[in-house]
Formats: sequence, structure tokens, C-alpha cells
Amino acid sequence: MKILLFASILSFGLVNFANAACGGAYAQCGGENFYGEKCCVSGYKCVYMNQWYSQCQPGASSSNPPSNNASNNNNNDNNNNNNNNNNNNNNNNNNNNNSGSGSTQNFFTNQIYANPKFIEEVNSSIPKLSWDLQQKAQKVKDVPTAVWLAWEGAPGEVEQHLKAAGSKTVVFILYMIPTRDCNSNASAGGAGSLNTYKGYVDNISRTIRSYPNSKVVMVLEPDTLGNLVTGNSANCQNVRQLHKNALSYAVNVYGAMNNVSVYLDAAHGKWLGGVTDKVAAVVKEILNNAPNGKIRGLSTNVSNYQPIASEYSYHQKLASSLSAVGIPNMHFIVDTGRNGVDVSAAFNTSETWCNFVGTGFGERPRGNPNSGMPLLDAYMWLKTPRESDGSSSGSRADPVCSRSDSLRGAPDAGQWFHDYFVQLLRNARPGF
Ligand SMILES: *[C@@H]1O[C@H](CO)[C@@H](O)[C@H](O)[C@H]1NC(C)=O
Ligand SMILES: *[C@@H]1O[C@H](CO)[C@@H](O)[C@H](O)[C@H]1NC(C)=O
Ligand SMILES: *[C@@H]1O[C@H](CO)[C@@H](O)[C@H](O)[C@H]1NC(C)=O
Ligand SMILES: *[C@@H]1O[C@H](CO)[C@@H](O)[C@H](O)[C@H]1NC(C)=O
Ligand SMILES: *[C@@H]1O[C@H](CO)[C@@H](O)[C@H](O)[C@H]1NC(C)=O
Ligand SMILES: *[C@@H]1O[C@H](CO)[C@@H](O)[C@H](O)[C@H]1NC(C)=O
Ligand SMILES: *[C@@H]1O[C@H](CO)[C@@H](O)[C@H](O)[C@H]1NC(C)=O
Ligand SMILES: CC(=O)N[C@H]1CO[C@H](CO)[C@@H](O)[C@@H]1O
Repeated sequence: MKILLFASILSFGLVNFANAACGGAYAQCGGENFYGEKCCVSGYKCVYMNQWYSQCQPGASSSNPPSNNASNNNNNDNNNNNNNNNNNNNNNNNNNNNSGSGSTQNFFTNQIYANPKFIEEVNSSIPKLSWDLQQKAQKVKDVPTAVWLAWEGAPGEVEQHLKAAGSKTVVFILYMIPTRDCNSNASAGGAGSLNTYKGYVDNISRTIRSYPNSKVVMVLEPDTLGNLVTGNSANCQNVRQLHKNALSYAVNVYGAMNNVSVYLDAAHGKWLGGVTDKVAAVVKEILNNAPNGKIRGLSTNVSNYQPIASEYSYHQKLASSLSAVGIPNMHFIVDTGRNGVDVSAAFNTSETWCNFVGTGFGERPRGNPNSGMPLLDAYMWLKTPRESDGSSSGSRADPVCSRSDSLRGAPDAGQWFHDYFVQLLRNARPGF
């Protein structure tokens, strides 16, 4: 791990220094704690994005570093630093809502790219199955699943997916925020620092820009919004500002791109359904600090098991809380990878999340799946089913994974879990 991390820092260095003194396309050129060159190569100008970041964007070059209090941003000041639930229903300030320049299209109505890694994993399970299940598993290989960008080498994998996808929509899930999963241990990790995280975000955006005909959905940071709203552990409390800054940064970059539709992950209804006003306040804060970026909406139920109807009522509540703070027209995507069987009645606590027993594959991914649920952009298999949520043994053991409602024998989070795949396949609704 250490060696890989070092290698990735080194290659950022090379990218930056290869262009001599001034920043190249979309490089950072200013912001608090930025000590690099505050100028851009010819053909680019240094554009102020927020207090932490200015970026070299196409345009007449300028030798002046951007001011840290650019006039188009100073209306944000009094909103950023108070958390006193002020209601902004009458706020007409265009910088204070979801007003960046990026895409707000529903890219799920396009054909969706199937991640070859999932196909390989299914392939690896097929020889161990009965003939009957083998036939079903062959069909599972056609189902599109999201591509997780969740380790230090992941930015380097983006290009191969964009190339392979052609005109299909690629769904990425960025899961690299520093001190990820602050409330538990199973998925702990993420970028080593906010600056490293920004480097990942920039690197990925640079690659996407070099495929201008691609269509990309970017789901940002499962669990983070949930932990920002309800994470009471000291671990989570200590990183609240860091997490908000990281999300703002990512929204500001991806949410300004034409061919990227951004969804912030909003956990699931059982977790946040009772506090949608608090979720909306945090989303507003994040968007306020991302003046160039806009989001298409929010994703929910990633890696969880809530039934669609109950998630949809969460979507409706969340949409109206967001509207009330000046963020209208939000859309939603829901993870249906593992919700074929409604196991919610069997949940003893809302903390259940690990390799739950009795589940099955759910609805197949598609855009505008239900005319009765107009806020819903898509069903999507976001969590790669059936990769483990976590394990009950080893150095990353999590107590939740040893509960009697978690399937035995799980490997560490993210590893292929054959027995769970078999369970999902047997219990799939609709069946294969
Ligand atoms: C940055 O992006 C390039 C592709 O543009 C990739 O080859 C490289 O590995 C990436 N570096 C890191 C540290 O992610
Ligand atoms: C901030 O803006 C004011 C007014 O435009 C200007 O006088 C001041 O120098 C600026 N401060 C910085 C740090 O750029
Ligand atoms: C999966 O297996 C099939 C048949 O064995 C093979 O043709 C295909 O290339 C494999 N796909 C991947 C992604 O490994
Ligand atoms: C995570 O691991 C640390 C160190 O082993 C332990 O102190 C802590 O209680 C664990 N947290 C959870 C939520 O399991
Ligand atoms: C921002 O929100 C206000 C009302 O809250 C609305 O009038 C305005 O059109 C919005 N701006 C954009 C660009 O969506
Ligand atoms: C959420 O996930 C669970 C389990 O994967 C599934 O049963 C449920 O239907 C999903 N909810 C929605 C709205 O898709
Ligand atoms: C959940 O609660 C039921 C009844 O209260 C109990 O029988 C069951 O063992 C519990 N399951 C777990 C995993 O704790
Ligand atoms: C679907 C879509 O929005 N495509 C756009 C991708 O970006 C290029 C250039 O940035 C535009 O020309 C496309 O219209």
C-alpha cells in the first residue's frame, strides 16, 4: 500500500513538473495552502473556483494569480460559516444554489456500460455452480454495474473504461475521500490527505476531458453525507470540515463538466429518512462552496437493501427539503443490485449493512424506470454485487459482520464472495 501510494504521488509530481513552471490544462494554479506556480501555460487562464482552488481553464492567458476573494463569490461568505438552519426560501442569489455549468441530463436513458471486472468475477464463479445456476449466471454478465474508483491506482483505470464504453454511459463511483468510512472499520482508508484527494479528482477529470464524446455519471462518496449528518464518533466529528471540503471540490470539478452528471450519495431512507432537513442543509453548504459545479441529484441505497417504494418516499422527502433551501429539481438513482427480496422487516437495527442473509438481485438497471416515480432517474447496480461488505475476521474485522444476520465466511470488503453471489442469484427478483 505504502509503495503504491508513493508511486502515485510521484506521478502527480511528474505531471506537474513536466509542464515547466506554469500549470497546464486544468491544473491547480491557486488556493489556500497551494505552493505551486500561480500561472497557466499559454491558452489557459487561471480561474478562481473557491478558497482552496483555482484552475487553469481554456482562455486568454493571464499572468495574474486570481484573487482569493473574487467578486463573483463573495456573496457566499455569510452562508458558509453559520450552521444556524437559517431558511433561504427567498434567496435569489444564483451562486448559492445548484447553478454550475455542467450537465443535468439523465445519462441513464442511454445504453449503460457493463464493467468487465464484474463479468470476470461472475466468470470465476460459474464453474462452481450447478448447471441450472450456470445458465442464470450467464445472463447476469449482461447486467451493467458501476465502476468503483476506490484505490490509489484507480485514476489510471478510468481511461480503459471510457475507451471500452464508446458511446455508452459509464457509471463511476468515487470512493476515495480521506478518512473514508469514519464510523466503522470495514472500508477504512481513502486518500492520504485532502490534497491527494484533489489530485485524484483532477486526474480523473483530465482523463474524462480527453474523451469528449463520453457520457459519464459520477456518484460521489457513498457514506460521507450520512456520516456528516449522523456520524457521532469522534473520528467522524474530527473530519466534518475536511469531508465537506472534499465533496465541494469534487462537485466543483465534475459538476462543471458537460458530459458528466453528478449525484451525491445520500445513504438510504432508513439511515437519513428522519433528518432530510439536516441532509439538505449539508448539501446546500457543499454546493455553496462549489460555485462552478452543479449536481443532477442524489443516489441512495448504495450497498444496502431497502425496498424501492420506501426509498422513493425518502427521495420525495429529500427533494422537498432540498427545494425548501433553494435546491430544486433534484433527481435520484437507486441501487437495486441487492434488493430483490425485501428483507427490511428482518432488520433488527438500522446498523445492519454487512452481507445480509436472504437477499437477492433486484431490478435490472435502466433509465426512467417507473412513470409513477418521476423523480427516479434510474435503477442501477451500484454496489458490485456480490463483493463483500466486510469481514468478521482479520485485521479489518467489523463486529457488524459477525452478527447472525451476516452470511458466514466473508472475505474482506471489496473481495468477490462466491457464496453471496449464489445467494443473490437464487433469490433474484425478477429472476434470471
Ligand atoms: C493520472 O492519470 C493518468 C492518465 O491520464 C494515469 O495514467 C495515471 O496513472 C494517473 N495517476 C494517478 C496517480 O492516478
Ligand atoms: C479583496 O477584494 C477587495 C475589494 O475588491 C480588494 O480591495 C482586496 O485587495 C481583495 N483582497 C485580496 C486578498 O485579493
Ligand atoms: C467470461 O467468460 C467467457 C466465456 O468463458 C469469455 O468469452 C469472456 O471473455 C469472459 N469475460 C471476461 C471479462 O473475462
Ligand atoms: C476500529 O478499530 C479500532 C482499532 O482496532 C477499534 O478501537 C475501534 O473500536 C474499531 N471501531 C469499530 C466501529 O469497530
Ligand atoms: C437559484 O434559486 C433561486 C430560488 O431559490 C431561483 O430563483 C434561481 O433560478 C436559482 N438559480 C439557478 C441558476 O438555478
Ligand atoms: C435497496 O437495496 C435493497 C437491497 O439491495 C433492495 O431490496 C431495495 O429494493 C433497494 N431499494 C430500492 C429503492 O431499490
Ligand atoms: C432479530 O430479532 C429477532 C426477534 O427479536 C431475533 O429472533 C433474531 O435473532 C434477531 N436477529 C439478529 C441478527 O440479531
Ligand atoms: C451528451 C453531451 O452532453 N455531449 C457533449 C459532451 O461534450 C462535448 C464537448 O465538451 C459536447 O460537444 C457534447 O455535446
